[in-house]
Amino acid sequence: MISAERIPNNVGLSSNKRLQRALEHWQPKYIQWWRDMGPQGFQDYHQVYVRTAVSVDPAGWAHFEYVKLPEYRWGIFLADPVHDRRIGFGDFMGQSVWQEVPGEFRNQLRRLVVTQGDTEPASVEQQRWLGQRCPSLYDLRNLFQVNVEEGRHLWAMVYLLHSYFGRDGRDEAEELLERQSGNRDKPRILDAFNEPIDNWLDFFMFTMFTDRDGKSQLLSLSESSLDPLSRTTRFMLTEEAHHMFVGETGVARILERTCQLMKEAGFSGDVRKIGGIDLPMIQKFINLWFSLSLDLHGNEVSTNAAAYFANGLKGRAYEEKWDDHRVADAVYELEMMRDGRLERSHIPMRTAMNEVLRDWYVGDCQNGVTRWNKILERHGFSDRLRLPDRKFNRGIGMFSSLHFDPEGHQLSDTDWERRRQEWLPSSLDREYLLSIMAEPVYEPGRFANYIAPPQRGIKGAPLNFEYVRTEA
Ligand code: BYC
Repeated sequence: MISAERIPNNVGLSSNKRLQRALEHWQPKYIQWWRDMGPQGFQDYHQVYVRTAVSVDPAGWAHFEYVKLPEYRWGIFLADPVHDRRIGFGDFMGQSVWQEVPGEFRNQLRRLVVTQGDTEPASVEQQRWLGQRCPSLYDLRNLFQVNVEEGRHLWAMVYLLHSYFGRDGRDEAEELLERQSGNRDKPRILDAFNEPIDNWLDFFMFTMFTDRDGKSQLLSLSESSLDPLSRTTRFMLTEEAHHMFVGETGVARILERTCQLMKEAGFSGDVRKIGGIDLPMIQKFINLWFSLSLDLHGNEVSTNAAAYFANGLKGRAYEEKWDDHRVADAVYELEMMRDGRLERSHIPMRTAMNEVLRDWYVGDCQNGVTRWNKILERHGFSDRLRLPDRKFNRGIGMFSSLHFDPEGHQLSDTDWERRRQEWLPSSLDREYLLSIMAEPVYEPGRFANYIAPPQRGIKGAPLNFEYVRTEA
């Protein structure tokens, strides 16, 4: 049985018996899902040093302790309400925000909440084997921290479904535990969440690029007129920052080590011979996860996106920084295919809202890649990593039926098939990565050969702290 005491929350759960009962009904299914589909081999005998959200107070919202993963206290937190909050964009701009779901937008809102919710358990499923190949206890703990918080984000969306969407919402909450990443019959909703993540380079790229889509989408949902959705996603962003930190610093530490190994091997040496991860491999994984995550922003021209904006359901990242919040007449310029040729075209800005958010996303990713390149520069290498062109390897949108190289030049189907392995991970690349990750590193303070230690430990703990310990 759960009680309000066992679920940390700031939504007055104990005074809402109906909701409490509904969540009590859902909770054992969630725990069963976590056991079946969560971190494999780390359910019963391991204690993990994780942070748990306990309030929304910026000065002390989380505390750190050892917990067994299935006993993590998944809580429900909404950021504090903003006094007299008004709708900030679209056709209803200036009106009071909604505390209940308006009937006419119920389907659209449910769809947004379900899509957001579906990604959370999906990522846990994708990452469930990584613990068996970890490069250190520090990294293992970070993986589990990310996993439990994705679980909490699922709770956040399930809370909204149960509280505001009635019977349909409860059914959707069940289905969130039934779809499975990569399952042919019941896949997760968005494509990137059905991709396998079987090595740590995938994981770090995923947390760098795909979690950053999480940031784009949460920023835009936090502008929503549906106030509980806005407040929930605002608090989720607090946790999301650490996930991107794990990704960005994970790749940075691999780069650091690659640079050291390149020097050891002689500048032109092949670092694979000494167990490192070479720069072309790193570039291929950037190409893969960046392009998959671009797809997560939807079609370039989207009437769904226009309706979300017009109705105030989903805004732009940092909406307050824009001058025009109605965007009734504005146009957006983008590259489009016309009669087989690329042309600059103008479309109504509202239909381009997915692209507008994608622009923000690309800029944020570029900042991260620029920081990675400083490592190469510091070590005296002239090689540079870069983001591929937006048209490269797309599975959603107007470029998805065509092929482009990372510079954005169009390719024939034959040339694409012939050359794609120059730009995307091949099965040999993946085999190599699995070979250097075959032995997990569980000794405190030790790090696998292909990755440098981080600059500091978690919450002031030293690097040789036992971040994950086996119960005696
Ligand atoms: N894969 O008008 P369009 C995160 C579908 S990540 C498959 O372009 P719309 C996290 C679309 O559903 C953030 N299908 O799309 C990160 C539609 O289908 P129907 C997750 C796709 O609706 C790491 C059709 O194509 N949050 O939090 O404007 C770890 C035409 O769609 C895809 C959200 O996504 C795709 N990539 O926008 C853990 C926020 N893209 O109706 C967590 C909620 C499009 O024709 N979602 N389709 O059957 C949304 O805001 C929007 O649904 C989307 C797409 C941005 C996804």
